[in-house]
Amino acid sequence: MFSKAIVRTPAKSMTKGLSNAELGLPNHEKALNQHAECIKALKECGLDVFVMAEDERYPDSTFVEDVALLTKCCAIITNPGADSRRGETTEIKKVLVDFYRDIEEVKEPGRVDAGDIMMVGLHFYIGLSERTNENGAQQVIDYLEKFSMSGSVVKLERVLHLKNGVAYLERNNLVACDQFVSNEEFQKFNILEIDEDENYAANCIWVNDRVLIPEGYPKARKTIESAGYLVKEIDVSEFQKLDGGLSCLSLRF
Ligand code: CIR
Repeated sequence: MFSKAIVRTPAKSMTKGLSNAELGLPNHEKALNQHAECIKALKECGLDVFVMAEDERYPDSTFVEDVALLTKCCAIITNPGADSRRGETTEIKKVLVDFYRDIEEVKEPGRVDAGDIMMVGLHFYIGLSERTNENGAQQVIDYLEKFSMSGSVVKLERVLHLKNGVAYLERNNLVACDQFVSNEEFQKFNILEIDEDENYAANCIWVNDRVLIPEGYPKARKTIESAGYLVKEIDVSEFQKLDGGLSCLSLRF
């Protein structure tokens, strides 16, 4: 169970955020409203939500999930793969000292976006992507092992981050789309397959046995509900325009 979340208000500069989505520029006002809805939903799931102030210097800083991995035993500050995002780690460090005694950091030449890391109990799957390199993944694995946890790598083919394609919903249930449906390592899970035309919904989050999913993916909703979860849809269209999804908008711990 999670008890807390950290989120970061979208900056006006988000219109300059990194994107391959070709869905147009995000509308800041609309993004603020959608962000507020995310916070409301996290609170409804029983979390205390800590809101970090916006930082205009970093257009992508609302995607707070990428800059830290929060585990039961320690926090690991990442070294984001995109140069424009590297400075985002400074503020998160200041916030995490209030929540964690043990804080580790990924260092050069290691690069990691924590959107590439999926927690399954005490094991962490780490996607090797355009943002996360082998050196960074190995540093994360070493830190995890130091605290009696473990990690393993997964090679990504077509998605930006691992959690664009998979989401662990506890109770052995794994939401998966695309390459991850047949990925050997994931066959031990009960796979809840997301159809190709609803791939974006694979980026959903388990929060205390509820599942938050992006709005507008009825087949995905039905699949997840059929596995016994209470599902809430949230409109995150403005973040989708920057290749972001629901998981990237919060750190849950
Ligand atoms: C980026 O390219 O870094 C941002 N525009 C989107 C990050 C989304 N984060 C995630 O999927 N974990």
